[in-house]
Amino acid sequence: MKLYYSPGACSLAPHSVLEELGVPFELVKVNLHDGDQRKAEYLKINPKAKVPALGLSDGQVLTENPAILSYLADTPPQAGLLAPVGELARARAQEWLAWCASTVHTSFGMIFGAARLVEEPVGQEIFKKQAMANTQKQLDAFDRGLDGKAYVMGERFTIADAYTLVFYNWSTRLGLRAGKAHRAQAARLSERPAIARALATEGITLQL
Ligand SMILES: N[C@@H](CCC(=O)N[C@@H](CS)C(=O)NCC(=O)O)C(=O)O
Repeated sequence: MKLYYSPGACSLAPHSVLEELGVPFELVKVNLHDGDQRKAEYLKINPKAKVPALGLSDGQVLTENPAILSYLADTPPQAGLLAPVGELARARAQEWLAWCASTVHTSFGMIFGAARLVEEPVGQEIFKKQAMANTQKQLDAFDRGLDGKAYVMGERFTIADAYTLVFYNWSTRLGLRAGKAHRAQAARLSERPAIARALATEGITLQL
């Protein structure tokens, strides 16, 4: 498998899961700051101009974090990173993934994309401030959801944890408040050898 990623982007989630699975994979860097995602070469791989994208052995490409993460969890060696089909625990983990992708990620996206979304500087500032406040509310909800738990689903690491780690990293870099439970979960995640490897490869030092 081939993971198209950018250091520190949300592609850290599937990168962490690939490391957790211990399967062979190749990393292909797409430099978002240089606009690589909008270049013709990458648009052939993912016309949506986003990372992550997962290249499969038969030439197909899978995009969208929830789909990629679930696919990885269901692919051998099936390391128990997502509960089996039919169990409520599977839907619960997917509930987190959907929340991460549809709400939390898009809220962060408004902060990162303020300059692109709003034309004049004063408007950008107001927009960014609103987006920061909205994202903070999501982070507070994250913290409540993690309270009293080692991982999103309780005692066991699942693919949902890999996504939440991305937001922990972004929140500390943007000066947002990651709560106590979210911080403790991030610290626990960073102690997992596979995740430590993914972080080191991407040059990320978590602010814990
Ligand atoms: N819905 C997509 C979102 C992916 C996404 O927004 N990726 C960002 C990086 S975190 C990206 O590639 N941004 C590049 C751009 O918007 O130009 C997913 O869940 O995978």
